[in-house]
Amino acid sequence: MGENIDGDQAFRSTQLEGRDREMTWGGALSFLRRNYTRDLDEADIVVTGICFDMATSHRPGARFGPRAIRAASTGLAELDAYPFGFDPFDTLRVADYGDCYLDFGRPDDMPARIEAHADEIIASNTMMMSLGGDHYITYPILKAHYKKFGKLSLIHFDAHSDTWDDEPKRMDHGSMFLRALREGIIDPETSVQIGIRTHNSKTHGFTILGAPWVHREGIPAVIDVIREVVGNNTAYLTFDIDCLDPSFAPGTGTPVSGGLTTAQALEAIRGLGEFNIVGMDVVEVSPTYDVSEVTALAAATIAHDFICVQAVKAGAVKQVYGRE
Ligand SMILES: [Mn+2]
Repeated sequence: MGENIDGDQAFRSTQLEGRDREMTWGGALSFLRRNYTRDLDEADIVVTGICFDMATSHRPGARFGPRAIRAASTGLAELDAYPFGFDPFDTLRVADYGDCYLDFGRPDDMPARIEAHADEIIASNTMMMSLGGDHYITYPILKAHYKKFGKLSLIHFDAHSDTWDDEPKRMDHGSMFLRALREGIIDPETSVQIGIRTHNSKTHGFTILGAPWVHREGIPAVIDVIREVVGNNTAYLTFDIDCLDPSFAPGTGTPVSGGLTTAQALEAIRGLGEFNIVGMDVVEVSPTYDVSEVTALAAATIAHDFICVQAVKAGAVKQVYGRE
């Protein structure tokens, strides 16, 4: 436990470790009840919202994603993590940084603002975990990570390749990874796209695991391919929630049938511990189209489980509880 502060740890807690009692149904919201702070000297992981949906090709609303994911995360902050059997905040210091400020009247300034926001966070030697926002946000975030880490491998969960051709400077959530590739930010030869089920006449060199392949071969085979292709390279993890089937994640801008289950997604996330991932995001949650928080909860759990995987890497010991 933390410091015996009952409730509202989002602003009352004075430390980034541990957790205290909260009402799951009330209290000031932050991601997993983490303390809101912009003092990042002590933080291992920093969660931030990027409330941007100006680049979506279909249903808008992902600007409300961070708020919905924070709300859905409250139930995950209550007990020791499953199936890990520990409190990740005994091992890792995780802060909620709040959201990137964007001026709605200056859409053209938004990518640079997001990039500067990412620069500011990763300058502190902390891992940035971003809650989107439509998928375009990953492009300025990748640019910031490239400046710090050099060329990146992408581990990309999505229904869409997001590598369709485009003219320079357009903001489009379906073309930014081709742009990142052409600018040398990401290396397609060491990148994997998982759950794809929309056609693109070009692979651009990415290893693509289509959703039917994932259903047929299973998640352990997905991890094997990531091991082969990404290996020990410096990688960035981006999870478009529309990788999940619309029955598991209806609350998204461009849903496509035939996707992964939430269980498959979580099994995949829990299998990423061996990779050198330096940043991650969960994007495209559009709460207006959601039903009973199901999409926001899936996104919150993906982010939560990724934190737990990092806690294992930092020394947290998994406790086995029953048969998994
Ligand atoms: Mn997508």
